Amino acid sequence: MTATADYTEKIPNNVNLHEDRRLQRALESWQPNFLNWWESMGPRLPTEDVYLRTAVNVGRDGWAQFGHVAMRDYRWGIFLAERDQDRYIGFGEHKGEPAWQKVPGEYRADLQRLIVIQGDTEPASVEQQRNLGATAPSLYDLRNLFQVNVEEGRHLWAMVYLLHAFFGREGREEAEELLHRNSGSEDAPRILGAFNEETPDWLSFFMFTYFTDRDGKYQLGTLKESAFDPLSRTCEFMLKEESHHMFVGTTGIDRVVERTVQVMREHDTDDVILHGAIPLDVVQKYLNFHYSVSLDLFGGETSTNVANYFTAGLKGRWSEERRKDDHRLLDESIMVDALVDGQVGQAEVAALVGLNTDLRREYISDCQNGVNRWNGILEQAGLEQRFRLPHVAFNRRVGAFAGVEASPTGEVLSAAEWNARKDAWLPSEVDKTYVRSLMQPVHERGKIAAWIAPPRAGINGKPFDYDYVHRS
Ligand code: BYC
Repeated sequence: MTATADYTEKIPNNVNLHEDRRLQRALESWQPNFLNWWESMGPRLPTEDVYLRTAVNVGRDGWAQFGHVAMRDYRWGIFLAERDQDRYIGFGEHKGEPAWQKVPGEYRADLQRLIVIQGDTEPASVEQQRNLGATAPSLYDLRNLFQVNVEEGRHLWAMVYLLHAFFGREGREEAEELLHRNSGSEDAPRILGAFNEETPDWLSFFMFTYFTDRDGKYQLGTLKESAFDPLSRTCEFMLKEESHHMFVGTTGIDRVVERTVQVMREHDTDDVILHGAIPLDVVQKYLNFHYSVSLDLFGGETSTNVANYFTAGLKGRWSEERRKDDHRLLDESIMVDALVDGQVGQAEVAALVGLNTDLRREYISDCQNGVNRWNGILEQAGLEQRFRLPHVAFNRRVGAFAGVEASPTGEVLSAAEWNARKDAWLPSEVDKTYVRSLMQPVHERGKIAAWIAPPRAGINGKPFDYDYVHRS
């Protein structure tokens, strides 16, 4: 196993692909299907080339190269973090045994399912974002969008490698299916709900990369703990790329809020619509939507699936190693959010079945950091408004609260009350139409749309007015 990619091959990789001709051929025959998918479902805006980061290594000192590349020629590769020869399983009933280099027969179906679900989200997000290029607020943002897109494409490659290398014919069939399902399709939708929602505007894109990519961070974090070592190593490397995606979201929302605040102060008004900025209450409604839809991605508050995954060693907890318990959890319990007599409450359940809740809590506290950061911008400007994460029961379609409607403060409502008030909490048609009306492209070097502040710095030490994208 080498840490450096072999770039002489058709598929850059650090998994010695050339030593396994069958696997190499299988992946080389999937490659044109991937490229066809990229052409038909990937970014729609034609470009000549884009200033992109390409993964070339997994080592500590420098793992990526920057340069202008034509997107179709992007070097999507297969990279696994370096192998730790002494890695042992850290949790569940196999704790202490050596990590697996092959898939144990008894866990084959479950592991395949987890990999397919993870793999399905990656191309889904590219599909959701395919029209955004046409309305980018600057070349800097356009480039970031494309960076996120090509790396989600690479994450698809990461999962497809595992399917091809370890799951035989079924794995190859699943790899094909990953290109056949499409976000929002009636006949063959993507597996998880949030990945069938539209990303129709850039505020949605920033919210998606803040909240939904962050689910990715936490799910990948649990799969990084997996006893199945190739999955663990793949996820470790994917997490490295993922942090830029969340940076795009965090700073994107920063910049929207900064611009709004600037307009509010300049004109001494909350009514920023007249001046082409996005009102704070509209930002809050978008936040409410993307946060609640992303909470659904954690599955139910209680789940026997997750208990089985943990016990088998397939999926661990966030920061498993740092947890101060027996890592088996057979005798422990946890309080989870639950519907108690029709009201939002808590219930005590076995820790194992509550693991989705455990992970979701880690996620929620991370999401709160973003809210604090955006509130810091409001506070610094001397404004009294504050953003808030809505209650976990708000707008849920999966889990304990799927059957009820609740307000952002967690009050259970009748259907009539919900219908009467939902436009105050979720983006209304009027809000969406307004936000879309702002989405006029700014594709000129150094220029930026009026609804968003410029970034503090460019990419890889380049200035904001660098020619990040050459249009064709
Ligand atoms: N939509 O036992 P439960 C990312 C199904 S994002 C539709 O509570 P479990 C990215 C569930 O399949 C990270 N269906 O669920 C971000 C089950 O069906 P069956 C993606 C749902 O299994 C941005 C039933 O409901 N990675 O990387 O404990 C851009 C009962 O559910 C949903 C992963 O998710 C839903 N939201 O947990 C690009 C990791 N939720 O078995 C990329 C892999 C649940 O009854 N997946 N269901 O037919 C998993 O770990 C788990 O499967 C889940 C669900 C956390 C998703």
